[in-house]
Amino acid sequence: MPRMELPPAHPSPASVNVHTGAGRQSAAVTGGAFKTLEQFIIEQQDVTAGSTGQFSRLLRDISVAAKIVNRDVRKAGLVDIMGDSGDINVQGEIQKKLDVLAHEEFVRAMRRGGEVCLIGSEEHAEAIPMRMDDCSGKYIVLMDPLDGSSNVDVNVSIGTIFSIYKTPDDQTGPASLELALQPGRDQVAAGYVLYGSSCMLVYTTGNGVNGFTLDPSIGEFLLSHPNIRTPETGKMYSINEGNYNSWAEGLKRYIKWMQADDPATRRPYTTRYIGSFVADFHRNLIKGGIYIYPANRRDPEGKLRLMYEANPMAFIIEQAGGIASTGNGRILDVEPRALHQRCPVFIGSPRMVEMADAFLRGEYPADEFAGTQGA
Ligand code: AHM
Ligand code: MG
Repeated sequence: MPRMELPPAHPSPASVNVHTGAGRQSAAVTGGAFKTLEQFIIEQQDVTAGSTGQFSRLLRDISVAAKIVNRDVRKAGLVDIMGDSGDINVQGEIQKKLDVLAHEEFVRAMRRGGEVCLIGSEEHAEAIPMRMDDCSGKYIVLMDPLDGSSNVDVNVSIGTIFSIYKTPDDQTGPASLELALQPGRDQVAAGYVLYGSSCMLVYTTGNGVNGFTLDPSIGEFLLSHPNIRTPETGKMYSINEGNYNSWAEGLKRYIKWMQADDPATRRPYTTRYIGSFVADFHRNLIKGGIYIYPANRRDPEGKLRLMYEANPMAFIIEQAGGIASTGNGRILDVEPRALHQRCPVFIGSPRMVEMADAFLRGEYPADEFAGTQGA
């Protein structure tokens, strides 16, 4: 069996000390005031040759919809008081399930903005053209408006994920699904909104990853996490271990390897699984770790959706110095066949994903059975 390099005992430092926040304040503060998302977007626009401002307006539209959804998420527990789905609430509005509501808010914001020609959403079976006669918007947006929505009822963090592509220059006539089926490597931007203990918007345009925290007192996203870099390795792994019996042998061995005692590599590692991809991803991005949703007997291609879950997060993690793999290659290179197609996901700190990939190939480190007798 080929031998493998073990990961370093300690994660390499991120550009921002995620535990103390050191380095964050000075980079985010300019002239004594935090930089708002709007200011940041305009600065980026100013340094982008040939920018028409459409992309900046699209990001602003997304951030406005995110604030509306955040407001609705904060009220989620009140639905029981105000009436279940289908009822009329105190404002005379019909109560809707939060994921449907989030879908509608994002679509409405983008329709109003006019920068988008086609939207694909987890909440809608077909791609949604913004106009029936032509395709004037410069961008295509694919999104999961409310990921982890099974957690809504129990007050656990949830999120929105979005992926942005350019409409091909030579496109004429109405938009069709084929326009959206571009490989992840062609994304021009991707991001997520985390509705957690605070609301955060994290995004990349292919030039690093920046995170903004919503200050509810002024209703603005402020640059709180500039230039996020994920640690080279970490101590946390996130996977639904209830599916253990239906995993591939290599994956079973990788999990057992992470659970083995080995002070030199700081094992055993720690399991953290919220069951909200955005929340699990965000924690691992900041602290170091790996999130896995593999193929299993019930879901032979995994559970997560390629176009609006795996691809955007893969773009973000690569921009933060991490790796996103299907277990058999780069996620961003998967050729899309369908809007709602699924794919296995191994994503996070680079040394951890490399190790997972190696186990899947059948390459186990020499100490594989240290502290455990394997699967
Ligand atoms: P959803 O888009 O229907 O919410 O499903 C995706 C969610 C992810 O947020 C989460 O990581 C995963 O499904 C959890 O799945 P499981 O309950 O099988 O572990
Ligand atoms: Mg989802």
